[in-house]
Amino acid sequence: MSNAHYEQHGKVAVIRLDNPPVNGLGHELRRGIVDGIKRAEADDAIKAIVLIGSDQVFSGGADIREFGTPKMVVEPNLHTVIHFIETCDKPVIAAIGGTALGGGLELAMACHFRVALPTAKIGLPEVKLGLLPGAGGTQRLPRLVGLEPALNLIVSGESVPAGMFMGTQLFDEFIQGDLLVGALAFANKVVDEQRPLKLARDLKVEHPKAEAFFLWARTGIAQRAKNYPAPLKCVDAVEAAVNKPFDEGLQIERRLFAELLMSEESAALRHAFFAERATSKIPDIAEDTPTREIKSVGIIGAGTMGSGIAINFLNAGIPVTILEVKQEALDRGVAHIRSVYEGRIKKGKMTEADAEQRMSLLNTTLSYDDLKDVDLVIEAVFEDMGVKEQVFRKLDEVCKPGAILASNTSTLDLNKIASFTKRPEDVIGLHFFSPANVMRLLEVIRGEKTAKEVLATAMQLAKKIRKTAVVSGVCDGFIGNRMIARYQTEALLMLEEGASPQQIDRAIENFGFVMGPLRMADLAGGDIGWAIRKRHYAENPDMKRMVIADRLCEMGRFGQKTGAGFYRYEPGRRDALPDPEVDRVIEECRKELGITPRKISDKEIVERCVYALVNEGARILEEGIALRASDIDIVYLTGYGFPVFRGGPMFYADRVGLMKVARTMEKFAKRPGVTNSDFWQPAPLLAKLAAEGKTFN
Ligand code: T1G
Repeated sequence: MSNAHYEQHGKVAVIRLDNPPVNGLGHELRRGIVDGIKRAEADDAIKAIVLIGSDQVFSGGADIREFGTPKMVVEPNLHTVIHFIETCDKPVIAAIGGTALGGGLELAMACHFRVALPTAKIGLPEVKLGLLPGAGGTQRLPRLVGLEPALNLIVSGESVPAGMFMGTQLFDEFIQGDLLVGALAFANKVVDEQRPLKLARDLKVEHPKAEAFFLWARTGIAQRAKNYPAPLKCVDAVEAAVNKPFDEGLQIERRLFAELLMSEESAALRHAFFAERATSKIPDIAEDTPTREIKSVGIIGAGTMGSGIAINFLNAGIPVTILEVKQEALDRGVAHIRSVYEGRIKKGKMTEADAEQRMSLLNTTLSYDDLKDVDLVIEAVFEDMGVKEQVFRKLDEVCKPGAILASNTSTLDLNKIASFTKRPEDVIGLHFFSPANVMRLLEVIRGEKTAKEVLATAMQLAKKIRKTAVVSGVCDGFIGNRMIARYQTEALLMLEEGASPQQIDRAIENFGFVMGPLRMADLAGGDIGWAIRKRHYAENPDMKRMVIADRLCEMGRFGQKTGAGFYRYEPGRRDALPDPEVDRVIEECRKELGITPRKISDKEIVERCVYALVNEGARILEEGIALRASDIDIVYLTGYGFPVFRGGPMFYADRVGLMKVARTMEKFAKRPGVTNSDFWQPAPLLAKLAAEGKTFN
């Protein structure tokens, strides 16, 4: 079925792109466009051609799903489609409504003329996929809008309103009203006036100091684009637009594109693109599952988490009532919310009016009775089952039928929490990550009895508050924290065995993590990890103690919040400074443990920490706690600072090769002095996939 419909409107042929959901320029659509052009050329009654998409999208670009498959290059490939347009002897006009991105904008730039709605959005987001515009975008855009605006758009990958380029050669006219009507009128004008056909390739890029500009651009980009090769190659391609004839520049662009397409970084970024969109697909929840309207939210607890959670809803225009047990706790929470908004006003990211409007949606109370009409309550109280029980019993009494009761618990048994109510089907986990108004990840914990409607509502609400929601089953730590516990354990064991906090963090940060495990522990607060360890010790008395971490906590060294943890911190500063006191504690603990410290390589540090995530992730998968491996990747990319250019722990393991990963784990299981050999046995799913030569994703 062709994805391009051919219509005749007087002497103008309209080729309508129709390949939902985004008019991706897959093979069928490319074939349809070429057939349409050939049909229009063969018809003497036709004097012009209009290419148009839907009101929402002209085209979202090349079909990324075809990448790495023969379909991507099967003729007519995108270059061929563009060649047909440029060599057409009748005017081809691109009519852009909605969005024109990547190859979609490149297709339009090859046309002789372009018209658009001022509200249309355009962009070349290839760099966000670790690529560069590979269908002439780096050569045509600078010719149409000038060097600097072109490079900014290409290197940023951002979408901008088409109206920004009013007055440039990128657009010949902006259409007020119906796009097709305006485009047809423009096409008839072009024919009646016998306007000469314009091609971007015939233009020159003018810039008074191009060489200096490229030097400046490269310096700035090199600093920001560490680990990402695409931005600097974008500069190389655009530079060719300035210094080389068009066709030579095109060849340079195609070479650079091919190099990036084969890169690990691009494979990872493309994986992340689809992985993030896959998280909302829940096999047993149909797309049309009814959802409940969430018009008001109650939050129990105005601490860091509760107030951070509140901000998400205020930003989405949803009224919030925060409940605390003491007025001063309420006042502190409100003050925190206000300070967040004041910070954004100072940065020019929000107006006073916006902030006031959002604050006007915030109510506070000391009484549960004020929550009787809310549609959703999220408790963010102390991580203790006794406290959760009190709260949920009270909510069960007070809240209206159909209200969704959510816990922000990060590790506790949601099924047990649900059992404190007479409506377990309305209970769900909404695990926000601190700072809750900043981190995109939201773990949606599906209890045994959570109703499908409640789950569907939570997933829909997550989109509304701009969170990336990942569904997790119920287990200790769900997906993220269960895996991070293994990761932290390996770091702490290596402290005992001979590594320093600085070495461990440096190795992990060189791998690409935003923050190493020990700096992260100091940021999160050592007392939180300590409380979880103590609960685990109580539940499993023969569990190995994390002696060094426990000792530092016994000394009151909880990290940044106490000015000292694995590092020390100057008052008011967050720089992690090595602390001789920590070295002394480490040595003392090693002696008590009878450990002779050994030299540990950075490679071992990275493999033990990262493969710990992979092995626990494999167990989470086989237990059905996570729906798919790419969900686990998204948890780590959006909630734990895992390097995006590596695609997430499971994707990274796939790229290393599961046979090699399993073999390394087996060696860790037999390492002299190992204390968690059982853990290092490759998870059955991992061993199976490795044996079959398969991958997680
Ligand atoms: N290819 C294939 N599938 C795509 C796609 C694409 N380009 N864009 C979106 N999808 C799928 C997406 O996976 C999802 O699928 C559905 O469409 C809706 O997407 C030669 C080489 C266009 C702004 O990078 O930015 O051109 O989950 O949920 O929020 O130089 O999609 O429903 O199965 O995001 O309305 C460059 C990527 C490609 C644009 C719409 N283009 N897409 O946002 O919907 S490379 C891009 C987007 C290229 C040339 C180069 C957004 C959107 P499913 P969605 P949305």
